[in-house]
Amino acid sequence: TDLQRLCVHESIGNKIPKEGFVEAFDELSTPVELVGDDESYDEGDAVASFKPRPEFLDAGWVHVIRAGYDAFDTDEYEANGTPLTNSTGIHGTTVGEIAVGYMLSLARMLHVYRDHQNDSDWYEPEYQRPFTVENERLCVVGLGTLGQGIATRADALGMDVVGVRRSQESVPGVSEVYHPDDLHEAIADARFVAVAVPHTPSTEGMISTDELATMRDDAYLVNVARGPIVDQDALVDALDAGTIAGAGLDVFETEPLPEESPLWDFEEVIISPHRGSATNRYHLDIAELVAENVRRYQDGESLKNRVA
Ligand code: NDP
Ligand code: 7N6
Repeated sequence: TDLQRLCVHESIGNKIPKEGFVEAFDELSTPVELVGDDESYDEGDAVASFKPRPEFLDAGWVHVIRAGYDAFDTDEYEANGTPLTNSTGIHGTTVGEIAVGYMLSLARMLHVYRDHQNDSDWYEPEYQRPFTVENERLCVVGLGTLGQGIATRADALGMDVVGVRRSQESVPGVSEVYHPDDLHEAIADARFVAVAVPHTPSTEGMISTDELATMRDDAYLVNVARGPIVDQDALVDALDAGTIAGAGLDVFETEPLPEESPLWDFEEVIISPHRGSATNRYHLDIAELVAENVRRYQDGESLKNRVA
């Protein structure tokens, strides 16, 4: 197929440097243009974007620079015959590292020491509080790119890793794979529960009052997937009541997390601003994926990561 332009929509600037991203396509023979909301498209255009826009349906192919494409209406793309691709496959290391980072910090109290450091306070915690992640059980809910990135790293730290997925397909480093119907059984004995499923109708609110009650009261919840998968009010209640011990959260029901959210105030909650995948080379990882699909598109091959 003849591709006239690769249009990079300016919404990518939310997450990666616009100029740097465009420059990452230096080797590409197709012209790359940075475009805004007033741009129109035709069959000869490919679009790479963070946010959806109705006009994108006129393009030949649309790429979401995120792994989660829940903001895009796949039915609309299918009805229109416009291929839609996403960015799964590139976040195993970045998100895997941040998830393990939360767990190590929560176990060894780095976040608490930093809080006290702000007051030049030589804080010595209660003897019983710190623990090693080694030999602790982690349940990874969702065993795709993110889940596997978390699981292999946790396994390397000597954690006892179990997981949850619909297909039951086994995963390296995961000793037992549960079906989502057995979620309660999967999370009941875990010291850490890490959420790594896409946001879909079946995962929305998957972790709510019952699941939080099922978790151990010394367990920590990690959410690096999407805010609405966890019922945030139920989470605040569980943290208040002490029915779970804490959380590491990169994603929220409303982002940015509103100033008045009670989540900011828990010592045992670590909050990062949806930057679980962000590193100084994130734009290069995305560009490599897009460039590979540009090649495939032009050669008439099937696109990688096609979701509609
Ligand atoms: P993948 O498609 O690679 O993995 C998703 C996994 O979830 C699969 O293993 C799938 O397995 C499983 N799954 C899907 N539905 C269910 C369900 N109902 N119950 C249990 N398991 C389920 O996606 P990624 O790992 O690349 O990304 C996952 C999500 O993480 C994205 O959709 C995005 O929302 C979020 N994300 C967040 C980032 C951040 O910056 N914080 C960065 C990247 C992604 P099976 O089919 O066997 O069920
Ligand atoms: C940064 C988005 C995803 O779904 O939300 C994450 O990939 C990261 C572009």
